[in-house]
Amino acid sequence: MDFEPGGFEQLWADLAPLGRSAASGGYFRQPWTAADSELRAWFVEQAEARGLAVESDGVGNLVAWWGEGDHGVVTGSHLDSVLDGGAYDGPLGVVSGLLAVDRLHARGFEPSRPIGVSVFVEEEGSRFGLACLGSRLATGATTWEQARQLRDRDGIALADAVEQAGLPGAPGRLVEKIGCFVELHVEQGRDLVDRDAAVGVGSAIWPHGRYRFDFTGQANHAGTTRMEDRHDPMLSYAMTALAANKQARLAGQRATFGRLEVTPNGTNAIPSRVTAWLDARCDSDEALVAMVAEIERLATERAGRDGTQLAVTPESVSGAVHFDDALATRLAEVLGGAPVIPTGAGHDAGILAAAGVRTAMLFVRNPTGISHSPEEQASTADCLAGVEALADTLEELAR
Ligand code: HGY
Ligand code: MN
Ligand code: MN
Repeated sequence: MDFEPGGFEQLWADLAPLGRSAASGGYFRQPWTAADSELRAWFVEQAEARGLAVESDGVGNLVAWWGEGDHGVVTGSHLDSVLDGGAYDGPLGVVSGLLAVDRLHARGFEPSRPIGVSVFVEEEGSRFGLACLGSRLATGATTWEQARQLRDRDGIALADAVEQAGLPGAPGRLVEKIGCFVELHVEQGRDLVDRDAAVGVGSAIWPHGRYRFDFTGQANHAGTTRMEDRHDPMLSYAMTALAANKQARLAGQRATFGRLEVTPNGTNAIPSRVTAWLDARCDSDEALVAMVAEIERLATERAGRDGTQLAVTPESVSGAVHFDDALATRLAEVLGGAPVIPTGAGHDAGILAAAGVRTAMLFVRNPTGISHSPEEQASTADCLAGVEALADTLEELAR
């Protein structure tokens, strides 16, 4: 094979400017946008330079194949980011997949099964609100009919965004050729730092969900309306945010309100409506249901006191995922006793596991644990250790 692959530094340098904000240094790599098209073109170019045959479905999920046939061993992640996100969440898994293929060639490895490098779209759900939208569509967990009407913050429907990106829509069933899936991901926490390990193996993904809280009240004058006469949805929201924080702390779980829309968002008027999105993560399905129910109960009670109304809509819910224990144990052995750790972050690997695909995850140490932020980082040495670990993993699975 006659290509001179850019090493990690080269591929990383290729990606660095794509979708990057000069103001914050963070990434705005929302799906079916210009930045996404650039990223997709970069991936196809890199895959084809390696002699991989790139397959796309109707919404832009990609798998670059080394070899033909079914029951492929596929590794990959996503290229989209949260708003103002970091460089590693997603792209590290895609770059590592390409470089792991290079490593296997360098080792003279001949796989007995096809090996693929994949990119699933809209993993973050940052544009259309549904987490892991691409892999949900690819596995049929969400149908095209269900998803096509999802709208982004500008009111653009998913089907239109996909069409405008030059894609036919209506995803195929890429996953039918996937026999086993391994996702390498930067750790979004400090477990590997605390264990002084560069690479870890995934054991489980916490159940998690996103819930839209619509508080409606009575718009009125900020200066002439007595406090006791108000029906202020901002107050109901604020008390709910405090209650959610307290419930999560008490239960040792996680609750976040990170997104807010205020109508009309004026400085001198009591708002008529406040919409807030709760991101809830718990260590069990039961705990998630209980915590969200309690937050909703407290929010409803507060709205009653404020004379406001509340409607809560689950927008994206993912159940607990327990990766294949035997596979995780075997990979930990192959990787010289790598720690096996859970994560509170959702991943496409979780969607594929839920769809019955034999799935594993590898994590690469994140020295600060910070993610979903421009501050997200990983050392080149740890990233290269991740590539070697992924190459060892693919060799184990495709021998
Ligand atoms: O939100 C998450 O857990 C992941 O980053 N999509
Ligand atoms: Mn993420
Ligand atoms: Mn991710």
